[in-house]
Amino acid sequence: MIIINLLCFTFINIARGEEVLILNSSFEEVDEKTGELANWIYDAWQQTETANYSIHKGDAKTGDYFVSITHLEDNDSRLIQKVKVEANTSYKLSAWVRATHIPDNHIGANISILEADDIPISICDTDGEWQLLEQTFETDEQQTEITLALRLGFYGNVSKGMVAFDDVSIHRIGTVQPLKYNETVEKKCL
Ligand SMILES: [Ca+2]
Repeated sequence: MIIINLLCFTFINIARGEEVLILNSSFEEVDEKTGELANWIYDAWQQTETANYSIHKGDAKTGDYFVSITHLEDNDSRLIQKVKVEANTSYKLSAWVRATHIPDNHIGANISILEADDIPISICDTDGEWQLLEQTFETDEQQTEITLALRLGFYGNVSKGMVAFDDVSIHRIGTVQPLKYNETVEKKCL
């Protein structure tokens, strides 16, 4: 049975790609006395009492704990963590999310790279269920670190409502071939 399990585990790792280390990726490391979440920092565009994060015990996707971000008014806030990556490489971000009370025409729950401008895939309502959210990204030729953001809202796209996150992961997809100078795509008007 152990051999079968090991084979399955190896197969899954090959299929999903090499996993990148995220500290406290399932939010199980919580100091119950201080209530502080290990390895993650909370930041908001507007620092107000109407935007905050919470740690919850029970009803998690994985383990005992998960986190949530709540905005009572429009805002853009996130839990962030710096993660080591390789240059010129594509990755897939994954997280389980629950989202509610986010207006449809807003950017809702998303997992993204801080200071990247690309509008991420987002979820506004999961009907009370955990839903897998995935997002791909590529590093550039000098990049060896990213700041991962578990986020409600985006740059210039404030939002309100509640989003919960659990079981975050990053998997390496493959190497990106940078364009050489003489292969640069010509930009012409049609
Ligand atoms: Ca968890």
